[in-house]
Amino acid sequence: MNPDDVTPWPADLAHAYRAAGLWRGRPLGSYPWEWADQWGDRTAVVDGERRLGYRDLAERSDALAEGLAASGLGRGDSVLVQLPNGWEFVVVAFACLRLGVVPVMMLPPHREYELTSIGAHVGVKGIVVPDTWRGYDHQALAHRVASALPEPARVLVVGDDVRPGSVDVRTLIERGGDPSARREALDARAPSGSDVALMLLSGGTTGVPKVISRTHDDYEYNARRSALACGFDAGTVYLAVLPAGHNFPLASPGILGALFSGGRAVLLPSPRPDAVFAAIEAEGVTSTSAVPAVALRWASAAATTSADLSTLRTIHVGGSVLSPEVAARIGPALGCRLQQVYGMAEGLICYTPPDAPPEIANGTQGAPISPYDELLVIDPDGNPVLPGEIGELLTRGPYTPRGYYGVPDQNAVSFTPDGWYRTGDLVRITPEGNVVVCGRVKDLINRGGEKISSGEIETLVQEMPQVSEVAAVAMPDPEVGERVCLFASLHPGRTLTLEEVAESLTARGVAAFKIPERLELLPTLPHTSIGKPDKKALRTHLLTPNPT
Ligand code: OOB
Repeated sequence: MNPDDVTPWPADLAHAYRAAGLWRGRPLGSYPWEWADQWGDRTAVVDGERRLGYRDLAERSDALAEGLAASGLGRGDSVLVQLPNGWEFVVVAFACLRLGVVPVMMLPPHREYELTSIGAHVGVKGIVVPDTWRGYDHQALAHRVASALPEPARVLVVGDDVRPGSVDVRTLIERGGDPSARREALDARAPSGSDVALMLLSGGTTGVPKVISRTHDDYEYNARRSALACGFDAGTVYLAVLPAGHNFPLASPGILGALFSGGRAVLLPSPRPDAVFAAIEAEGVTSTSAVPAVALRWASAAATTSADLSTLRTIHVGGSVLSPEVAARIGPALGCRLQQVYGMAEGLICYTPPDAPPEIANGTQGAPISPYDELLVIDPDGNPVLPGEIGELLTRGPYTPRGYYGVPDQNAVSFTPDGWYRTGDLVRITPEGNVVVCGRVKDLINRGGEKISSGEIETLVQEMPQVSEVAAVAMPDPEVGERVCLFASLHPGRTLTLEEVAESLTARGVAAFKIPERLELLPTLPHTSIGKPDKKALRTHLLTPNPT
């Protein structure tokens, strides 16, 4: 990793954030010992039968940090981390944070293309993978990637089958030694709060994801303010089901939010309703998070489960469009409150309050976590819209970095000269200051000059009782440029025709030009790694000639 490829916050703002106590100037890796001193052997992390107390977490993270240092990794180096949700993910993350080694958070479905291009872009010195996962040999993948990278990279493996040439992570975690001597030695070489702590991937669905570097200061603030906005406390038992390397389950408030509150993080590698419900019952889970499609699956499955879900107080739902009608079903079906989350790996996070009235909880995506977050809604000419009108959201703030890592040309497009991040999201802001996501700028379908927001059509079609999941994409057309093509998956036993879609939308008073002109039914929609409809794949599907 090259620090010159990181765009810093302006010095005067950094100073102001520090002076106001937003940035604490402490590395994230120093917290496990603070928690251990406060909470001792209280359970911090649960993964099936495996439980780690706070002291365990601190000692094992230190042991691994020492092992990583012995293998030649140090402050400012970076490693790709591709691990399924499990206790080792948390220890690996904290070991890196302790040493100042930057984990680049990959997702389990990534393969050679993503690992090699991102590994080369960042200049990683290691790749942390499971031996195999869901029948796929990640260890072999990591060795192929390592040999394709321009710089030598170690392969570090979590699992039973560690082959020659790989480093055994579990052996490093379990190694003996004097915890206090190690603690002192690692304290002495700790990174600073303003160093890059970790790297996240952007949620964009086009091309290779862009890399976002987050500092110890900014990410700690992200987790702390998120925990506050969601009322996390020492009684919180948070279930991480989405891939842990994504900002939502990691720090919004997620695993870090639970640990910062003295609570407990339960890691589960599958969103299957039976596994999720069993974990909720077994661990007394109080809070979890999901993208809308997953939350809806749980809501349907909850009707017939015999599992006791009564401990569940809150579900956080975010990541893609959720219509008010669908939102209203989720809480009652699961017997808990819904908090909507509008967030991004690039920074800004908004939540509806835990005690919001239904019109806010179901009808908005909430308000930013920090009074220092700046939101600006602009029209296509770049001028601010009138209050309450729809436009593209730009944002700046203490946990929204000023550029992607190492892509100055892209940064000139994605950030304004005065540091605003262009979210590409179409929003309006209610008089109370809540954000309502109305679609995406880049997700507009241009039908002969008429602009149609995919998000808007999706929200409307999602409300049809037949529909399980839906995505609207532009279908190239020689006559009008683009027409709306709708991809949908249906609930079991249901049918849907293009005419029924048109009737339903017309009945809702939707303008004729927005009515989809093609419907493709699929058993399930393809998804991006985090579970959003993969529009890139759907567009490709559209362009592939029909074999019939
Ligand atoms: C989360 O992060 P990313 O980086 O995967 O994706 C960010 C994008 C946003 O720009 C927006 O287009 C979309 O995902 N999005 C939503 C949304 N939340 C995110 N669109 C509509 N409604 C929402 N509630 O997706 C993410 C990160 C942290 C917390 C939650 C989600």
